Amino acid sequence: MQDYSINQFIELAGTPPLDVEICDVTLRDGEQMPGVVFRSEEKLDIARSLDEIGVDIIEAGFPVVSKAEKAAVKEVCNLGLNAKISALSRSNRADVDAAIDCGVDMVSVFIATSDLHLRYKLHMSCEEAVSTALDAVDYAKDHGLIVRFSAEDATRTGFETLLGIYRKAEEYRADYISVADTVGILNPRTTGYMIGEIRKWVKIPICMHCHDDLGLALANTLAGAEAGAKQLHTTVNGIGERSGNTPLEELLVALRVHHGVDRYDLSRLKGLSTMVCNYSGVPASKNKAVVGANAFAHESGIHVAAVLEEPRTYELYSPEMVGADRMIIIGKHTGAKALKYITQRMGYDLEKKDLCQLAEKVKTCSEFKRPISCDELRKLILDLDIEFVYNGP
Ligand code: HCA
Repeated sequence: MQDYSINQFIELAGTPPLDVEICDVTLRDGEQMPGVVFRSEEKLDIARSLDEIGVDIIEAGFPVVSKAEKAAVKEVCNLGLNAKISALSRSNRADVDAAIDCGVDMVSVFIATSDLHLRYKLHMSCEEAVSTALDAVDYAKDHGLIVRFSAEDATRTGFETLLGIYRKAEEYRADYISVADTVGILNPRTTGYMIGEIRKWVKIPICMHCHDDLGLALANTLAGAEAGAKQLHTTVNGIGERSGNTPLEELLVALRVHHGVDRYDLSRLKGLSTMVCNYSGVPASKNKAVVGANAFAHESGIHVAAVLEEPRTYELYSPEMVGADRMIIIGKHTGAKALKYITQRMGYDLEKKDLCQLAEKVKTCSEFKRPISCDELRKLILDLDIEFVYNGP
C-alpha cells in the first residue's frame, strides 16, 4: 500500500481509525436525479459491481414507486450478494409491507421533521409525524427487519426536537438513526458538532446521508465519520437529486488515503463509474476526482517530465489503485521530454534537437483548441526535415 505519511500534516493532525460501513444509494437516491432511469438488468449490474467492491449495504430502491421498481428490488435481493439489501419506505405500513415482499434485509423508514416540511409538505404536526413514524418502525421491527429511521431534513429541524425524535426511535427498537442533510446545509464543523451531540444522547449507530448543494457532501460525510457516524451514504459519481450526493469513489479513496481503510476493492471504481455513466446517461465531468477523464492525465511539460520519472510527483495515488489509466496528453504545454516518451512508444527514435523542433510545431497547433492525436503527431514528425529511425509497426 502506498505510504501517504509523506504528508506530515496527516501525521500531525492524526487520522483516527474509523469503524464505518458504506450504504450506497445509487439505485434509489441516484435514480432520483432528474432524467435518470435504470432498467432492471442495469440495476442488477450496478448491484453486483457494488458488491464486488465490498459495499456493505445497497439501497436497491423505493418499492412503492412502481411495479417495475418493486420487481427490480426483489431481483436485487435474489442475487444472493454479500451486501445487505435495503429499501426506502415512507412511514406507513403499506410501504413497509412492499419492502418486506421484496425480501430486503433492511428498511429505511423516513419522515420529514423540519417545520418547513411538516407545514408545507406533510401538513402534519410534529407529534403526528413522530407517532406515524414510530408505528412504521415498530411494524418493521415486528417483521424482523433491520430498521434505519431517517429524519428527513434533519439538519433544518430544531435540535432539541430532533434529539427527542431520535431517542424515541431508539426506544422503538430502530437499529440506526439517520441524519439526512436533505438540502446540503451542513459544513464539516457543524456536522462534527451535530454528530458529537447526538452521540451523547443516542447509543444506536448513526448514518450520514449528505447532499452536495454547497459542494460539501464528501467533506461533511468524512467529518461525520470522524465524529463517530457509522453508516456513510454514497452514490456512484455522486449522482442524485439536484447537485447529488456524496460520491462513492471519492469517499472510498479518501478513507483509504486518510484513514487506511483498505477493505474495499478500489480497483473496480473506474469500471463502475463508467457503467453508471452509460446507464444513467450522465457523464462524469473531466476533472472529477478519481474517475474523471483527466484524473491521471498530464500535459504540461514540467509535469509530464516529472511523472515519467516518478509518478508520485503529480499523482497522489496511482491510477492502478482505482482501475484507471495514466494519460500523457500532447498539446501546447507538451515539452521535449514528454515527446521523447510518446514518440518512442510510437516507434520513433528522434534526436534531442529534433524533439525540440517537434515541440515547437506542437505548440503552433494549439489553434485546434484540443489535444493533438497520435496521427496528427505522426504527420508533424514526417513534416520535419530530418532523418530518424522508425521501429514501429
Ligand atoms: C429524500 C429522502 C432522503 C432520505 C435520506 C436517508 C433525504 O428526500 O429523498 O435515507 O437518510 O435526503 O432526506 O434521501
